[in-house]
Amino acid sequence: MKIGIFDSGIGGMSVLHEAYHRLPNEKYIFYADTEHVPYGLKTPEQITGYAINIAEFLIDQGAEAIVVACNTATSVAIKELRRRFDIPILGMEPAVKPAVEVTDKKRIMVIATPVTIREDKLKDLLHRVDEEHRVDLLAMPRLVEFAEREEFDSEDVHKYIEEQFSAFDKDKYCALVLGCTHFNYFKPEYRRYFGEDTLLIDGNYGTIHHLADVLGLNMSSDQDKEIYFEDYHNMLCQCNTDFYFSGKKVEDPKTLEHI
Ligand code: DGN
Repeated sequence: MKIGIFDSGIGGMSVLHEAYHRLPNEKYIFYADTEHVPYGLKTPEQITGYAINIAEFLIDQGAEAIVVACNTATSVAIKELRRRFDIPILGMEPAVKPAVEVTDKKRIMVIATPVTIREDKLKDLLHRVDEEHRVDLLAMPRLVEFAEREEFDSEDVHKYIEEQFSAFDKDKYCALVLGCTHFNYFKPEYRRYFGEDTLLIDGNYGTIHHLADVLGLNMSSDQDKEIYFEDYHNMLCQCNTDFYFSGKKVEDPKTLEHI
């Protein structure tokens, strides 16, 4: 089966990695909307327009299902995509539910883009989860810029992360939910700040699990592992994927210079 996956940029490659890891026999088309990244600072109308164009493109290329590998685009555009296109369309959801299930009744922090934090989709999700957990929300838009520059552990990254988290008491959090796919590349930085006991949880497994269910595919039962940016690069060499950056086919996505 051919599965289209898109994001504004390289964040979605972490979702592609999860898909390839769990469903290695499928064929993938990955689209990074590098012309319009970052989505987090665009209007809902703009993001919905980009998402519709990309979905049309992926379907033209033969996609039989689409994963919106972007929490921001999911928040504002998923309903419209499902209304327009007659194939399964899966989105991202900040992994608040799994965080609540595996942690005791303490605080959870969700980090995401300003759009995801503002939109009703996240508010609705928070209303549906266990009310005994306190959930704090924090927008960290600059992490998207750092990720696009492949800058994951510079002094500026340390400083930004420390500054953003400094208003919160880090010892109170049992889980940090990564509500933006670009944020998945900074796990060592969050660990450094929160320590080993805070659970770091992204939405990738949940989305790919849901995708497998919807498409009736069997997931490989390999163990989870904490992955780093280099893992995505390595995966790009092996996986059965066509890469498009802003509509242009990229033969060697391992060199991310065109992003
Ligand atoms: N990777 C996207 C997300 O999950 O929200 C958004 C990044 C961006 O373009 N701001």
